[in-house]
Amino acid sequence: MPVTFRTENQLGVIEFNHPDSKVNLLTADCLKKLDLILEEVKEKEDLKAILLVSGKKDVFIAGADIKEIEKITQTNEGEDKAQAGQKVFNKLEDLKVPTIAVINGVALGGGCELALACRYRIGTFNPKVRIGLPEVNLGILPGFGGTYRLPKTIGLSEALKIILAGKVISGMEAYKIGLLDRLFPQVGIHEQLLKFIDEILSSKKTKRNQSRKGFLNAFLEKNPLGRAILFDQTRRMVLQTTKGFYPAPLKALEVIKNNFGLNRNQALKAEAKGFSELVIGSISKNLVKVFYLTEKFKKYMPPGTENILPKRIDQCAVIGAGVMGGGIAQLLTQKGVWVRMKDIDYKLIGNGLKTAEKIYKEAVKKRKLKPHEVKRKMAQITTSIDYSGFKSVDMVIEAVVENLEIKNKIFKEFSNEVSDNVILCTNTSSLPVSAMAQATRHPANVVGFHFFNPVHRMPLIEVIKTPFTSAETLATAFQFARRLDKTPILVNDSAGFLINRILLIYINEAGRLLEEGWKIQTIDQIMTDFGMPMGPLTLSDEVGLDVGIKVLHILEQSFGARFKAAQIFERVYSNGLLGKKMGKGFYIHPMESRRSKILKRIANKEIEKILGTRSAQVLDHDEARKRMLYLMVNEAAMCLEEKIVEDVDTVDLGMIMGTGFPPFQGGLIRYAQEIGIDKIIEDLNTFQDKFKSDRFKLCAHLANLA
Ligand code: T1G
Repeated sequence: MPVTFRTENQLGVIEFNHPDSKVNLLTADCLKKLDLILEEVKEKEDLKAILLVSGKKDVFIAGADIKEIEKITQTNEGEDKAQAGQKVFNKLEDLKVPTIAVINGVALGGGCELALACRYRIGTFNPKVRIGLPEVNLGILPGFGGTYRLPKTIGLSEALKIILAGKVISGMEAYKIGLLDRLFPQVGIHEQLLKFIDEILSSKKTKRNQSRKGFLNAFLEKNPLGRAILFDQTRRMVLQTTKGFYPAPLKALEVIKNNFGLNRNQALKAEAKGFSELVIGSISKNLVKVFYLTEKFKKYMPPGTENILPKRIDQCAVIGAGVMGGGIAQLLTQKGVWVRMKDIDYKLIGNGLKTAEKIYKEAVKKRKLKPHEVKRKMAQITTSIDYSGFKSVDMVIEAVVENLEIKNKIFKEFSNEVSDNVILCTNTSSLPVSAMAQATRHPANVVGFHFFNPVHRMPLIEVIKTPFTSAETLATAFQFARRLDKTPILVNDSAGFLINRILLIYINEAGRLLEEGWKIQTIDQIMTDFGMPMGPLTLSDEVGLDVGIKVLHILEQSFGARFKAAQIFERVYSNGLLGKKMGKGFYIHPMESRRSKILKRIANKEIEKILGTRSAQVLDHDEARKRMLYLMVNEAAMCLEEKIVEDVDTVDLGMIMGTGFPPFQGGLIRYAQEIGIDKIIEDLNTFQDKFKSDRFKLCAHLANLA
């Protein structure tokens, strides 16, 4: 039974314990059973209080069942679903006897809403206590009364922050804003609860924990003008962060705004309507798909490694103190790993340390860390210009320049300096890891560990397997990536691996569009309008054209002419306009705009000069977007055909996490399937004829993705 009722010395206990699931869910069946229990409880006049508890460790309730939500295709089904939950929660709220939710783990979505319908909410000091309304991350809004009860409980502005951002907070944070009434230690909680109930009943402390709202918040919320300002500001902020691509936060805001001052029935009706409109949309369906993808890759282990015990990594050597090396050292120390940073001279090492420190300083500014913590973390990096200290490390991460000769030499050198069971990683973004493996004494210990820039922000790591990589090395790489809070995907060794290969075919096409007469900003805007976080030419400036050209040459060597760098790239590169790091690339990056993202970037006029006169063509936005996107789809199909990655899910998650491919599109392949693979094939054929270029040549495997 997902939910049961029992009495213990005049105390009612409603316990959630879903039999076949790791988490408790408010399935339709569970809600029906809860409804019956509440009917029964209503009649019991001798109960002192009712506790709502979970029988699961670390989980209170993870919300409504997403599998049921994704099946909803009609608005009336959506309204019914929300109203079914609302009706039960109203019944809970209307009980005369005090109700207390005891939250000793995650209470998300409907789980949080159930707690909000109780008279009191008690949390424990278990660090697994996480409370929030993450619905907008699934493209929907809280449908079991959250938009109505949360503002009433913690105030409008705090509630908006949680609901519109899909925020999940710790027990302590929840207590501070008044979402929890008490926080108790896990040990001895029963006695604490009995004492609390006595206090309630003796009406000594019936008052709920009030959030410590500031004067400004109170002012804004209490008067109509203040509220109008709050709603207006919030709407602007939502539009700024979602760029208008995600309808759920805006709809939630609209529902909360319109419901202000309405009675419960009216407010819940409007909430159910808002929920139903969102839940049937393709954006919600795509975001649910992304939820499943993320869940899958949280636990995925490469075949053959499932039963392998990964090695423990406490000390790591980082070779190369450039932007990547510095970023990697920062991430490692942040996660408690000691770092030995090596480069060829102390000036370079100084730069690496500065890179790490700069990231830490940002964290201090955002109050995520205290200055003394940063000092301690930075002290976990020791430095060297030789291989001294390498004997005691558990892992080496090489992050020197993208040059195979240099990398091979370094791998050969340090493999003689470390003990036999050390994991040897390269952070190359495109070079053959197998070659580096063969340069060492222990090819089985070598694996690619491809971080994305900026290391501290990008959530993905491509783990590159060579024919020599042992299962233990792979298992360790996967577990270590997770310890760094990154999502690892398995990629077989091949030029550019998965992400850069797909990304470069796209950026290169942007170069060709530029040659054909398109403006820099227009090309970028076509892709930001599609939902990419930045356009391809801005991305090229961010990465650096020197890096881009180098990778294109490597890809051309492996895969032929379709990766031949657009002429304009070669020319811009030879003019030294490398991008952000030089202050100039396709755009001008003055010092100010490097610091502040608010200043608008301007296109670099020198590019026009380099381009010379271009033939005036009729420019078709739709066609330009399709060319850039469909080439990515075709390349992804080739990666699947060549078994560079195992499946479509790896492509979709990799593209979202590695390139910021818009999650609301569901991933590259899911997007292609939604457009229709047949249509994409037709368009690629048309482009091949029109541009007389084999770069549009179809991958035979593409048709299989339909
Ligand atoms: N529905 C269905 N399955 C769920 C689920 C859910 N809400 N939550 C978790 N699971 C599955 C998950 O897929 C995985 O399955 C297993 O449970 C968890 O194991 C009306 C609209 C709770 C923090 O968005 O964030 O309420 O892979 O080992 O890492 O307003 O799962 O094992 O087959 O991954 O500790 C809102 C989503 C719903 C919460 C646990 N709720 N879940 O993570 O465990 S909408 C959410 C999570 C809603 C109302 C509405 C996490 C977790 P499998 P795990 P974990």
